[in-house]
Amino acid sequence: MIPTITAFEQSPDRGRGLARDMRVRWALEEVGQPYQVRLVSFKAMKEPAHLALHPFGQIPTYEEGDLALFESGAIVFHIAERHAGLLPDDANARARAISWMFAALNTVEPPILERQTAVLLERDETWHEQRLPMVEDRIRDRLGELSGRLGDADWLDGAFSAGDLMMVHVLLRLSGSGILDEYPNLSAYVARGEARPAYKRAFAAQLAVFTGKSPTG
Ligand code: GTB
Repeated sequence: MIPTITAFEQSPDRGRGLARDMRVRWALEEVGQPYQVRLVSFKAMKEPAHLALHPFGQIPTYEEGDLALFESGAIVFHIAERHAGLLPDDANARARAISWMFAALNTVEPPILERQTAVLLERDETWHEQRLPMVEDRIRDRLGELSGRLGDADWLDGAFSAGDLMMVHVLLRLSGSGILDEYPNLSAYVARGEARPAYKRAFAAQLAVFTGKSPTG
């Protein structure tokens, strides 16, 4: 059965791959599962039909037969559980890869999102200039720890896994901030993720929504 995911009809990032449907597209591409995309407007996201799929009126969602899922982490985990390629077979290695998925979403992503909120929504506040460096230092704390753990390895725990997929996508949100460049091994790690053929296919597909051109050119 071909799953259907939802994505922004008009992504505010203009196809830079930062919206969270990108993680789901990437996971589906990694495991070779074809998928369909239903594009939703900001208005439609808050209407009953979409709220029935996503209680918070957001993208992405995932529908496969009777199953409807929301939350990019849960969707990527579902894909990784159902298909080979994103989680190791060894039970302990599998559990560690899942830990990295949670680490990406619960430990690394929150300060990065805080920065985005500060930059996008708090610029005119009198305290913005004081707050931003504090938020950025909280990101640096996490990146320093992550960088230390990654060392000179290609991926976080052996072979590429759903944990790396999630972590790379979370770190991509720092593009343009200059912060990631302070950690050369993390910049290289993100570049390795972006170089994966599955990433490139997913990126092209989400960009095509914005440009109106077919992903294959
Ligand atoms: N925890 C949820 C998940 O992981 O799935 C969060 C889902 C979420 O935040 N979805 C966003 C959304 O639907 C899109 S990805 N927002 C609309 C709303 O809440 O009404 C977040 C996002 C938005 C824009 C950019 N950008 O422009 O760069 C990047 C990421």
